[in-house]
Amino acid sequence: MFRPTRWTRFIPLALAAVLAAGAASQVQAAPPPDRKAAAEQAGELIQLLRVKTPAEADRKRLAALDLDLAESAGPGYTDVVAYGNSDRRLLQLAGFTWSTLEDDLVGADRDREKADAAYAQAVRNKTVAVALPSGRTAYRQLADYDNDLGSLSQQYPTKAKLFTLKEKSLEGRTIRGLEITHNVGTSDGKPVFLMVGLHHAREWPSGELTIEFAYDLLKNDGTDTRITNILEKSRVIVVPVVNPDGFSLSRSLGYELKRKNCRVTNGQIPTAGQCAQSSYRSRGVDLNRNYSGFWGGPGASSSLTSETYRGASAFSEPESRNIQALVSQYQVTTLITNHTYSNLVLREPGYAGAPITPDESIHKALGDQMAAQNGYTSQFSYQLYDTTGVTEDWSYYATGGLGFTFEHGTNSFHPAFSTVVNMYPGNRAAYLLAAESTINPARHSIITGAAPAGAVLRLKKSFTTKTWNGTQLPDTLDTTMTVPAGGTYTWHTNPSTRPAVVQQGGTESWTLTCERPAGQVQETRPITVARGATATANLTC
Ligand code: 0X9
Ligand code: ZN
Repeated sequence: MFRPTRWTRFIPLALAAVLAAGAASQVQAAPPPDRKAAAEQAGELIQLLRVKTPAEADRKRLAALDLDLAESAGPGYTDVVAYGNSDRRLLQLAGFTWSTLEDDLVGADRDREKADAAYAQAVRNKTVAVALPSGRTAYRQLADYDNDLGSLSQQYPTKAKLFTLKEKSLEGRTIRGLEITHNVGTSDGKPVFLMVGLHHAREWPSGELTIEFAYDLLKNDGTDTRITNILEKSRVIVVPVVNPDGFSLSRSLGYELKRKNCRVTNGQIPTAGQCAQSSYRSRGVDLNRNYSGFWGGPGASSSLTSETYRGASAFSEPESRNIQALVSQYQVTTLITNHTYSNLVLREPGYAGAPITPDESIHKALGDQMAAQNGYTSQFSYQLYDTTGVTEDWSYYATGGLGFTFEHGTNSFHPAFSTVVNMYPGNRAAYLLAAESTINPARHSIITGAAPAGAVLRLKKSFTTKTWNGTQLPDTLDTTMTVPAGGTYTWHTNPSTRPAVVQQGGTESWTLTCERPAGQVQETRPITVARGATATANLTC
């Protein structure tokens, strides 16, 4: 599909020809002016527009313009962030009409800052009660996330473990998460619920809700019986900030609308400060288009300056590889990735025309139950718009772990902080349901049996994940647990057969090995286990 470069936008003739013909552009020119910087320099407004898209064809035509779709769409409309006059002209030329939701997004951010300060003051004055588990009254900065994760692990050493993701961000930042469960230091085979935030830098509530849930679990363990049960029977892992480079930029005045990561040039590490330079404002990889599942398909762009740029190759970015490595290293049986906005609970498939998944009934049941708690709409992801290379496009199809995207909020990427406070109770209830579903053996698989205490069991599977153009990329899931003192084990896992293979009527196995004590493999056997089923493997290693 043709996607106009920013340069072609400044050549109305070429643009008109392209719009008419839909042909690929051959324009090779000097570096294009960055459209965001250009709009800013010209003093033009950045606006949030609700564009009329009554038919599916209109939505497709709008997507082809490669504007910054604000990721909100409903019956008959799609929201667009328009950077200055050139974006509005492009819409006009293409025959679209719209209403203006926010006529000055930058100004709205300034107003939000004021409202947030007033809210914090009201809490200090005790005219408004503290409402979040952490007691916060304003959006965190990046350093606050790091400090809070660190303090939680210190405050609750037996049930919260701080960990570092495999790779640093492109700008060299360490990315951290927290594992939360009773006896957190023991590798005990509990099912894992992973919740992440801030793939997209400007979607600040997605990080806040993720870390607040961690506070909630830790503070209320022992008093709230649901939470006590969850921490006894599952392992909750949170990674509130997947994209720290983008987030730290978005939290700086004047960069609030940054969405992507800091990949300024394909294959190159950005130099210090480069990501913030005005000529590179539009560059970066959309981490939520960089996963290998269906990578390169519809709803993702091949242009570095597009808001949905998929990257030079699948998993080209350290920040998305981090989540891949984490999910490959644990039996993540439920995943929620938090985003803003649109008040949606989304489940696979992610593009129109893809087959309904073999897990549709449980995906729908859980999605609907969660949406009943937070008041959102539960739907297929493609009903919002087509996407490929998204987190669950890989995690669900590679592991069989159930996966959901939550889109929080009505009409803003980061509304007034008091709105986040109001979002929390309903989402808390939804997250608790996700955690309880993680425990439910009907929704995952179990491998159980006798084995020598202290032996390390390993479940491994190697396969390939197909990108949109058919390239097969190697994938390995490799997880371990330690057999407890009693000499029997129960391992809550994902099914051995991937969803697409289930769909074709095939089966796959895990390779189960027993290792002791210094890593020698003493026994190896294949294990085939379906969702909702239990397989027994007594090991004598
Ligand atoms: O476009 C996205 O990446 C998500 N919306 S956002 O506004 N936060 O950017 C939606 C992704 C939905 N796709 C799947 N869940 N497959
Ligand atoms: Zn998002």
